[in-house]
Amino acid sequence: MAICYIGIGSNLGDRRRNIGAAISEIEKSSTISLRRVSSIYETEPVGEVPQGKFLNGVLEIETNLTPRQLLKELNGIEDDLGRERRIRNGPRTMDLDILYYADEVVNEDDLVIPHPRIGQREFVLRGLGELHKSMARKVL
Ligand code: PH2
Ligand code: MG
Ligand code: MG
Repeated sequence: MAICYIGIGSNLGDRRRNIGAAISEIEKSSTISLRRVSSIYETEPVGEVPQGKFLNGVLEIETNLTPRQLLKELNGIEDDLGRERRIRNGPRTMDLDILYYADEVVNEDDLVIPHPRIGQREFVLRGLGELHKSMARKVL
């Protein structure tokens, strides 16, 4: 079993509802189990594309899927939520990004783990930090 961290984000349509729907798809999944969810917070859009504010958060999951299978599963959930892939980094109903997959390193054209931009993205660090802090409390 691999513990993985997933960045979740939405800035199109009913953002809170989209986030809730994606989380409940993951809860129902027979191949992924949801361990913990950070708070869900509003963030200013980062990057070149002018777009609306996001709701973001981070999920901690556990799975037996390989990184590639997990990516496919998460892309399927994005599709179920009406994700269109027209503008790169553009507005999206649902974005599920693999941040970490246990301690594995993957370097492929369409899949890089750990996610290469974690350190520059406040909207990801905040959720990871929350989950990390609550782990720290457990061991202290
Ligand atoms: N995702 C992007 C581009 N910019 N900005 C915020 N605040 N949150 C995101 O999730 C986000 C972004 C591309 O994945
Ligand atoms: Mg993303
Ligand atoms: Mg993505």
